[in-house]
Amino acid sequence: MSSSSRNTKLLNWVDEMVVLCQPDSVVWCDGTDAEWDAMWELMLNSGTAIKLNEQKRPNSYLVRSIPADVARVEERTFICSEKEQDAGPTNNWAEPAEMHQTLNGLFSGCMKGRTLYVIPFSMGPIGSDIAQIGVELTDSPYVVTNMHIMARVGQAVLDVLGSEGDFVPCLHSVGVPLTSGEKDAPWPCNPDNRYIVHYPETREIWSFGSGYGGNALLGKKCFALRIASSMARDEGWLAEHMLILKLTNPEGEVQYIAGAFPSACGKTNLAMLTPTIPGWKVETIGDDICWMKFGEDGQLYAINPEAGFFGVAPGTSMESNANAMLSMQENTIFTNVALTDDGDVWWEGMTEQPPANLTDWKGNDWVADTLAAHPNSRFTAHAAQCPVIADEWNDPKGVPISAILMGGRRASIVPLVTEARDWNHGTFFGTIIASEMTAAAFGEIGKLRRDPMAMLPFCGYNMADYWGHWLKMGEKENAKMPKIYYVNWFRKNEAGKFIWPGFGENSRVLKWIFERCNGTADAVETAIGNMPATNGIDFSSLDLSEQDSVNLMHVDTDGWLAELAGIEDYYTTFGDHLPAELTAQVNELRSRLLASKQ
Ligand code: SAT
Ligand code: MN
Repeated sequence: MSSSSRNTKLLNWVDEMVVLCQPDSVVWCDGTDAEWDAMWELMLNSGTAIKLNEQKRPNSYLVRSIPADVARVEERTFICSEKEQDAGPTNNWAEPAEMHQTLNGLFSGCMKGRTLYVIPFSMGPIGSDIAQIGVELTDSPYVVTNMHIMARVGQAVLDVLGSEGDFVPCLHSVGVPLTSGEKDAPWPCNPDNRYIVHYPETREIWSFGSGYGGNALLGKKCFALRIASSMARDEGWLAEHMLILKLTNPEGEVQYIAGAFPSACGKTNLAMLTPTIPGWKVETIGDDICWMKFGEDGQLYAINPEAGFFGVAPGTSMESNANAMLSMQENTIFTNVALTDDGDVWWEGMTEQPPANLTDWKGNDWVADTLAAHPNSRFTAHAAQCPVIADEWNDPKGVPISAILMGGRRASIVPLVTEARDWNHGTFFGTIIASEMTAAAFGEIGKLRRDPMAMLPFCGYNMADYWGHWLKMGEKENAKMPKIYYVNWFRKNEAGKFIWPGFGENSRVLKWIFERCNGTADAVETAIGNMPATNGIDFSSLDLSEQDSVNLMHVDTDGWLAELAGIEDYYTTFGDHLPAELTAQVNELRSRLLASKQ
């Protein structure tokens, strides 16, 4: 299909990239079912995809990557700002001019023998004031089909873009040209030459060599977090790595809550939670990314910029997250999961007992006691297929946020829930989010990985400047900032067992937060923040020991005092970019802790 866009910037850019990449042909994507089918036809023929059993998983496919291309590659991810200090100590930086040269070399002729797909996409409801438009050029049909689910794609986007509208250019290639007659690999990629590159000042994304989701679906982490965070700073809004949920109490009153959690903390599960407390309802707006802008009333209004879930499969079951399971019943892409003999999918944790026979994620006969699915195997499913998707998930106005959760994975010190005293204190909570490492991939097991606002791999500029931006948001005249809560579902007892049951029981904590927001629940002031009064959260039916209940809410004064030293060391790494307010927060917390010991 040829272009029906008259946007000069877009047409010129596509022309320029075609000259650079030299594809055999160019296809403008329209996001239709016919296009979806055509892409799968190509991927079935190239051996990239397997069609799943039409009765069991209608219109769904399994794709296997190669073992070297199964996850984001943080060490190959770059923020190329003009000045190194604007990328800050938590990002890889490279000089933009030099990186342009490197990438021009790599992209030159990289699409020979392939088709270049032009994917116009909207992050957020098309035409929403909070949404943004991007255009991805890619030589991967797998990316085209995933983008159909994860973003709004096609002509409607070009219509909104018009002839003058602006967009974020996103260039992607798997990085292996095909000489004529050569048979393509099922999963073409170039793992030795991967570059995931962001130019925050000119708002461009160039990604080379990987076909995996986070590296190749450029609307997601690359645009909606790294580039958008930088836009948000310039324009006075927030682009955050947060779920958004709608909470309704038995009286039918509603509050919207956002939450930042590092990976492996159950973000998707929380976004789709089934409450255990009677009469309460959770509905999903988003499970990964949240863009918030001030409304005229001074509240922050949030949209989910995505249109689908790119969720981790292992551990997902009808017990742990029925709503996720039901979201992926049809029209779903599965990547690196196991295949059953009857053409369906399986992964560790889906059922207690694995089926007798499986083909593992590498395409081999599965051998018991080896992994059938890759730990980072994924499902790509339409948000609209989620049984508890909220009606307003598609509302261009967004939803007003009452509370923001900040969560980490901590065995000790951090209580189940603590309410920030005010916005600045809550920002401080966000900066100190940390998780004990659970997977060796991230470093030494048991050590703390600091992941401020869960944005460590996703902040497109200097992390300390980003904290400054958060503080500045709270200074806006008439701003009605959300309340902020530090939550920790992962506290352990003396026996090393998790105290809190989590999952649906998290609704008990959400209830307290809801009632704090509507002014009906009490709190007790402590040195670390406001906490539920005794019996403020109902533990009665949970079968917790007396000691465990106390531990969950315990203010560990000495633990926190020791923690402060680590926070100060961490802050030091940001030099004079660190906002003075955060140093003040540490000092005030220390004073309160010391005073509470007297
Ligand atoms: O691959 S993604 O970056 O989209 C998901 C993740 O790794 O967090
Ligand atoms: Mn994420």
